[in-house]
Amino acid sequence: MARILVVSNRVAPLAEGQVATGGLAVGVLDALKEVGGIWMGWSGEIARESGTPRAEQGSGGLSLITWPLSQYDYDTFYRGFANSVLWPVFHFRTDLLHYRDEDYEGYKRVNRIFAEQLRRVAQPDDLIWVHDYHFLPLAQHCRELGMQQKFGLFLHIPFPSDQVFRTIPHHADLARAMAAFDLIGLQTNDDLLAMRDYYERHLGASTSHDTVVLNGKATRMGVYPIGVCPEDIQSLSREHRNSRELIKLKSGLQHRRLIISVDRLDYSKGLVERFRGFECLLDTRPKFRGHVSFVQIAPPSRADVHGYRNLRRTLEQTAGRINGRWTELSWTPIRYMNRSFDRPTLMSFFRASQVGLVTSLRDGMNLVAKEYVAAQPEDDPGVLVLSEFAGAAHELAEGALLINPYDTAGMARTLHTALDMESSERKHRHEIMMDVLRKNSLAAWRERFMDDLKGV
Ligand code: GDG
Repeated sequence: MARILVVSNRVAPLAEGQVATGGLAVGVLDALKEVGGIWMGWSGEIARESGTPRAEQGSGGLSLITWPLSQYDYDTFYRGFANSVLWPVFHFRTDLLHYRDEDYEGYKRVNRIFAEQLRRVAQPDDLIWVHDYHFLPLAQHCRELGMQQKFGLFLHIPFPSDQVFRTIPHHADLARAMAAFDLIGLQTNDDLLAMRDYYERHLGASTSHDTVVLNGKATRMGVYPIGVCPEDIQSLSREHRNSRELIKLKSGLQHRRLIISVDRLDYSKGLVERFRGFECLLDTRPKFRGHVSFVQIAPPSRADVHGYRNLRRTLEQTAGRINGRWTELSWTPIRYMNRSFDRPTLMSFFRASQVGLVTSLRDGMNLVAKEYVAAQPEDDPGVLVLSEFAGAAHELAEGALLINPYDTAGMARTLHTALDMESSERKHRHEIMMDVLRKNSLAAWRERFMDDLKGV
């Protein structure tokens, strides 16, 4: 059987007790644990020079190869081009685009370092599965080194419309380099159409439903919505329903109803809009004052990247203002925590809450939405309130209550509906969503992508 080599910027920690946050880490770790393989990426360390690799053996045939980056490579590749150009633009935030030539050079240089590491390890029959926007030109650099293996890229984030993509300096070079992959996987059909449209209109590629041909080289494209392991989440949340953290949470709630949100602290997640939506609920519907609490868990992320510090400040101010306005001696409306919890605890929090609130302004998929649904008790499930701009809305539209995060009053109205929803309707909606989660599970995502990569 062909080995799988996975490449992503960060690899998940293998050691017990360490928390893997972020959809890519959680999704890939679960997928690789099942089949084994080698996962390669940045170790998270800064060293004098980029590139001395270290290998680590995990359980179940999974091993990691990681290496450090130099401060300059980290600044230009990671903070610079990847997270100050590609991340904002792919999330339609051209106002946050911050481009410098040296960052683009750093991005390409680090991609070449990754290509060299890959060449050292890869065997001729390996399937190489590359993840995300950090490595758009990786396959091209590998081809330049003579590598002939099959290369697949999965893009975890949205692909923007053509006018937005063109705001990236060197967009055509990037897109030409991406065509060196044999298969490109996207989260939704909208992303696929946007990408195909760009190739057709701007690079003159000939396209069919699932293939782009550029200069005689064909690249397949497909939609592979990333999923979760619903059974694992169900049992995790059930087994930890008496955990210490959950008991603490419940004693603070004193039988009040709970709205919960969990996100990396990122401007794409619509956190400020969400706080305003909850404020509007309290403002316009007095019956909820003192009776509903909102818990926001938001582990900090990319704190050293332009745009993220301001977000943290704005959120603290907004939560402070809302709490200042409404808090009573025995009730705090918003509990806003900049910390992470272990996965079982998080799933038990989901299970104990009546509403899961996801308000992304743009999101490739949003695994939290799927985890929230999977963690619910079947006999008394909570309601998922979900942004129509999260990829997950493509699959969960029938069971979730969809919102537009820019519509504050609409969000409050929908929260009201969710909090008052009868048990029979909640169960019905939950069943519909569970069917989707079982069908589009994480295993199905991995198998479909790998089968297609083998077949190209
Ligand atoms: C990218 C795309 C796409 C969060 N806080 C804690 C914690 N998490 C876990 C969640 C979930 C993951 O991190 C977050 O995944 P999302 O999908 O919601 O978002 P991104 O990190 O932006 O992921 C996204 C994803 O890739 C996969 O393709 O869906 O659109 O942006 O699993 O549970 N986990 C723990 N403690 C926390 O405090 N243990």
